[in-house]
Amino acid sequence: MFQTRLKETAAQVQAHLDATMMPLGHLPVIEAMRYASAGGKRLRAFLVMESARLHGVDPQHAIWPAAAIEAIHAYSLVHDDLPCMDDDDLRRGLPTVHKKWDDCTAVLAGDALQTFGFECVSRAECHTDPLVRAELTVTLARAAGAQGMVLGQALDIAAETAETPLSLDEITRLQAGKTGALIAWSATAGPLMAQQDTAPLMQYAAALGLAFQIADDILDVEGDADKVGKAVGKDANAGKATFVSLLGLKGAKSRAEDLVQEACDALYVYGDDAETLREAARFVISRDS
Ligand code: GRG
Repeated sequence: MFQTRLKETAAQVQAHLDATMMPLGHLPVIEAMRYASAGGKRLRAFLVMESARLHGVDPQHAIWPAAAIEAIHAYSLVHDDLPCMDDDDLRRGLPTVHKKWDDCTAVLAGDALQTFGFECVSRAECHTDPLVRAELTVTLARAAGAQGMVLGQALDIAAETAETPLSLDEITRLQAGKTGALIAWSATAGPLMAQQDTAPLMQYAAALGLAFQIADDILDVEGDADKVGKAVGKDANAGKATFVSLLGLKGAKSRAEDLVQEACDALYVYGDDAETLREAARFVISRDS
């Protein structure tokens, strides 16, 4: 069920991104936006659509925050790949945006993907109630910005030159921003749109986000670069503290499994209706890309 829904979401979100970007034309920066926002697993969009379904939100509305989060995620990857950040040549199995075009185009395409994401959640088609659209916008700004993903990224960069490696608590806090904040926003978009309690899905997403990051650290050690679609072994080679370096491979795997259980338990209020989200949690730690 999860794989089917993930595939359906991927097709829906791609069609929506294509249609919404259509009027933007064909300048290199726009083509770079299209290129960067194509592909990927679409896990964040899936979380939006599934949390929306659980709360009876019309998918025609939910597709807007789903497209928004994938655009903002794509921006973060484009900027993260730049030579001044993680300096990567490959992403999703293809040359990174600054390799295919140049650094300026990559910076601008990332910027434009970010503003495009905010446009998606503030457009009238996203929700009939302007207050809900404002709430989606403000919470997305917090998740993506200086209290969320940007903070996590800044802490990560600072850690590269720090005298002492980060502790487990520090890494956990860093990752809650860097990867966790967008995942948490995605999983709570449904109840937020339905103006219902976000707490159970927030708890689910906190555990899921951390499990996702631990799986990412494991893939950096054990993954196959062809399947992952980007270079592996970078963190270990750079001597960076990761969940694997701090807990060991076995310890990291066991922590990820505990977190998946925690994520599944947080969904008890939804009963069997949340089975696809439980499957998503199990997928996050078994994925090979
Ligand atoms: C530049 C402000 C700024 C932030 C960048 C997301 C991020 C912060 C950096 C990416 C580095 C990285 C590999 C983080 C690990 C977790 C992660 C976000 C992996 C990529 O997400 P997936 O696996 O990718 O969902 P797809 O391609 O499937 O969308």
